[in-house]
Amino acid sequence: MALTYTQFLMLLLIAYMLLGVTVASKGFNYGSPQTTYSDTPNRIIVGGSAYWSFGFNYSVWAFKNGPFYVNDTLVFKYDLPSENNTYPHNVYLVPDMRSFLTCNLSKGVKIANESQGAGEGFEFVLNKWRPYYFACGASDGYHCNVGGMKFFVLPLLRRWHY
Ligand SMILES: *[C@@H]1O[C@H](CO)[C@@H](O)[C@H](O)[C@H]1NC(C)=O
Ligand SMILES: *[C@@H]1O[C@H](CO)[C@@H](O)[C@H](O)[C@H]1NC(C)=O
Ligand SMILES: *[C@@H]1O[C@H](CO)[C@@H](O)[C@H](O)[C@H]1NC(C)=O
Ligand SMILES: *[C@@H]1O[C@H](CO)[C@@H](O)[C@H](O)[C@H]1NC(C)=O
Ligand SMILES: *[C@@H]1O[C@H](CO)[C@@H](O)[C@H](O)[C@H]1NC(C)=O
Ligand SMILES: [Cu+2]
Repeated sequence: MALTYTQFLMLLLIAYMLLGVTVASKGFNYGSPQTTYSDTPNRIIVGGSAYWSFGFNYSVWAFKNGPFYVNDTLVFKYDLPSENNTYPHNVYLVPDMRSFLTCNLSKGVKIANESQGAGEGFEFVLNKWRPYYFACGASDGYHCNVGGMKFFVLPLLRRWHY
């Protein structure tokens, strides 16, 4: 049975919510205000060894590699423009689910240009508890629509203060 992309995202969202509940209840420890979770933010290479590239399913990647936490750093790595790389990547943050689903970048903000993925890569800190919708803006949304270059994350809070 093939899921539509919207159904897939709904499942993702539900999975995140369940995870959030699990983390919250594990984190509640009567004996001490500390949880068993590390407070050290993680640094995550987007796409793992595939980096930020065309034809990789980042929604699946984000699901398998999540959850992410507030203050984790996402690192986007991609090649500089060159004669063999005529459609270089970039990184956009789009404002809502609708723009994300349709890869409509008109209200998006370009957070990294074509050069910033080189070397150590472009670093982005998930510093708020809010959904982040990432997309590649190359070829007017083609990389996003057809190339799988989009994903969203809702970073969780690592520790609850009472
Ligand atoms: C994230 O980092 C900022 C700056 O270091 C800090 O003020 C904030 O409390 C952190 N947020 C969480 C949820 O850890
Ligand atoms: C581009 O690709 C061609 C053919 O594969 C190769 O000969 C050339 O060295 C490449 N150029 C760069 C800058 O990598
Ligand atoms: C993209 O969004 C803008 C404003 O949010 C809207 O005006 C435009 O029609 C949309 N484009 C497409 C192709 O849906
Ligand atoms: C990308 O941004 C960097 C840093 O802001 C700037 O130095 C560089 O010229 C820009 N490159 C392109 C291709 O726009
Ligand atoms: C990524 O995988 C999901 C789940 O299998 C699928 O619904 C979605 O269409 C895929 N996206 C792309 C761009 O292949
Ligand atoms: Cu791209």
